[in-house]
Amino acid sequence: MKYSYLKTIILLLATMISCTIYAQNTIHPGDANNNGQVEKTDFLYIAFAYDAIGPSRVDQSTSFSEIEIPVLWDEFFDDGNDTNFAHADCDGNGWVSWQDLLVSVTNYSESADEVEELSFPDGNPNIDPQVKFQYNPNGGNQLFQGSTLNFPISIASQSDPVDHLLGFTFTISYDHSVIKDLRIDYYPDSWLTDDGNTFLFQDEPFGSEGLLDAATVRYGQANAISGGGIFGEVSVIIEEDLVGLLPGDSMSTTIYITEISMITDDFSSIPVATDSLKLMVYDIDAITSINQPNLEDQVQVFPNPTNEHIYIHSNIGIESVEILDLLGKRVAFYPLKQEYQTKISLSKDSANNVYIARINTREGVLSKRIIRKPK
Ligand SMILES: [Ca+2]
Ligand SMILES: [Ca+2]
Repeated sequence: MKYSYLKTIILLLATMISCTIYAQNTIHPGDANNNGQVEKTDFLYIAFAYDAIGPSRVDQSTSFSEIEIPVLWDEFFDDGNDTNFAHADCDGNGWVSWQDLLVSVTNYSESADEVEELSFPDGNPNIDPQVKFQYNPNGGNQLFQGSTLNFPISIASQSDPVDHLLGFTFTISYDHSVIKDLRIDYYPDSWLTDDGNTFLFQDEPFGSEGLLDAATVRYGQANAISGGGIFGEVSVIIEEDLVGLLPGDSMSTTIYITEISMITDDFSSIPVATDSLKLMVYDIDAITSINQPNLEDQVQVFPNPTNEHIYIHSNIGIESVEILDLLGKRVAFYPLKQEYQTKISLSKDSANNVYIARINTREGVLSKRIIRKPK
């Protein structure tokens, strides 16, 4: 009786100990920093552990779930939590490689029940490197409903580079009710990318939240780089229908860079200063509302919206037609000889979806807003 009682206690203890061991050794594929969520910082961890080798997993599934691992790896990240390198081997094959970066891409923004919030050091623009929007809002461009704006984005600079850079991540935050879409086009031949050793990531925009996560990491410590400067272009598309923008009005919208982190090849964190950009958006109808009322009745433009061509029929002879994009840049010009009907092709530049047709007639100029339907 006494013996069987003791046996039960020993069994219970053994079960508790083995449960404790298993509870410590679990990972979520893609969550390389083990904070409970696949987010941009995980790419920095994989970059640091890149090419490391350790015990492979029995369960090499990569879907986001809690997976047991038999043993920990020998190496740990110096992140204050002693996160084990096994977390960076997202596919469990015993080798940290580009395939593990892809698991984080696939599982991006998946999260476990408990997520540990991360903190990001604030940089001082006078001392630290800065992420910068390279755009001068007073440069003469005017934004309207449907405008597309592109401008370069940089980190640090050529004259003041970052040494032994392993990677950096950040989020661009914007007002989704004014900005329909915001993307980064990484330049393929910048100081960061021209040797082919940088992994580039940006997440799909988070719908109505207006957040775009970006990460660029070098393929391992051996590929750390010294440099700085422009690495790509931000592309901003303004909404076509802006609620609250009355005819003749303007409004402002601000884009912010948040949650920046940067590490070097020894896993030290470098504070990076942020940037923001205030853009003014003007009402396109203010341009077309100055048309002479008699011309509106005399000139027909159709179809609108259109796919590619517009037809113009006029009771007054047309002298020329100009097609302008929403920054006021002329994209096409058609000289005519007092014609009453004409067919005009829009620009083949598929980045734009709203144009202004400026129709010069014998009796004055008529401006029409033309919308091109996506194909
Ligand atoms: Ca994570
Ligand atoms: Ca792996």
